[in-house]
Amino acid sequence: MKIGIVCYPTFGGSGVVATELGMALAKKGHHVHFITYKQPVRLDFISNDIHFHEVFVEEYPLFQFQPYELALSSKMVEVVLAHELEILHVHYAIPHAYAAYMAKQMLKEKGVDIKVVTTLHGTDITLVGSHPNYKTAVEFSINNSDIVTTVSESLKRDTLRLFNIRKDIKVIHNFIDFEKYPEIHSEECQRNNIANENERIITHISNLRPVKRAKDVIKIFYKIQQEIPSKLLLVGEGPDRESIENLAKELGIIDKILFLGNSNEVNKLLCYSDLFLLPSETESFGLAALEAMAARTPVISTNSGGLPEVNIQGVTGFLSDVGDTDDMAKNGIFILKDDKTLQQFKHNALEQAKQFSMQNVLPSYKEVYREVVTDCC
Ligand code: GMT
Repeated sequence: MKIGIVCYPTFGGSGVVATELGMALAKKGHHVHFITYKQPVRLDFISNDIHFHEVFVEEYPLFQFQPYELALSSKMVEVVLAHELEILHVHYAIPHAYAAYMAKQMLKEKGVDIKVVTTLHGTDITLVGSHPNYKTAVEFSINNSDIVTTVSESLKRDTLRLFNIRKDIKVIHNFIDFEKYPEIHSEECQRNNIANENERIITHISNLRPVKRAKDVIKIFYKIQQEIPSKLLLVGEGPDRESIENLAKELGIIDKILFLGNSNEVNKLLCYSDLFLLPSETESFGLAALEAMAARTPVISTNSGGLPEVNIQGVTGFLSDVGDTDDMAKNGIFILKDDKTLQQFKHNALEQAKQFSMQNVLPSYKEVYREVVTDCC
């Protein structure tokens, strides 16, 4: 099968999922063409079956904003024709689903019937997409995709609640490539580079946007470290970086926190981790939590959005109401207080993550492709 994948190439979860999917399909012998403005950060697998087509937007003094959708839809048409693609799989509705609709219409005029699969990821529906500025176009692009998928049941419900959708929506959960999470041996994971022997290591990974409530991470860690000697690893960059650093200074815990910036090797960083914090306002799925669990790390999260589909209360971690940092700290202390409890939660986290293995989830995407291209896969 020849498939075009359109995504954001940066550190967001939607780009990660799209890239992992493309690499997995290429490993199975399909021809995958990434169409985006930069090489995706997680694209670490080189093969003759993976291609990258850069969408370039020319600067022009008249443009206050670069017309990216225009350049993207033109590039989609060019790549579909040049490489005889059968499917365009677009991740994140804005502006990808809209650009794909335009490409589909342009291709129709040339006698080509390209199929468009749209995968909704979360903020494209819950935060940005449903804003009155975008709602009409997002609703239109969803209704005019050949197939629509969401990454959780919760996001499907949100999509149906926020938009007037005339299409069936299929839920395909996010997945993990366990080959990237091998059994970690202590010599490969030198914890003492980061923390003392008696300290636990707590991790948070995100784009540090307001929706992640990264200040709550600092508040939870502040309470935990009063009872349990620990260090906090903060991975990611974003607008709240400065304010959380200031809060950590105010609370006198800055020397217990390591700010590691963006990383495309979170699997390696997570090998150190005893507990993962994800106190988000909302999370359609919480890929970061799943990545933590794949690295045997229990999760303290909120109970919003799709998080209960990933993190199981009292088994793989705990879920609390948004903003209830006391409860989250109390639960974190419960998990970390003795080795036996921690090892049980670590074991459970890994077992739950296995349900979301690539082997389990990939067939659902192939089924979707088969619905629109009968002789595929
Ligand atoms: O805003 C973000 O958190 C990034 C966003 C993205 O597009 O990368 O993440 C969303 O998609 C991920 C992959 O499907 C999900 O795991 C995240 O839960 C979702 N984020 C939100 O819903 C806030």
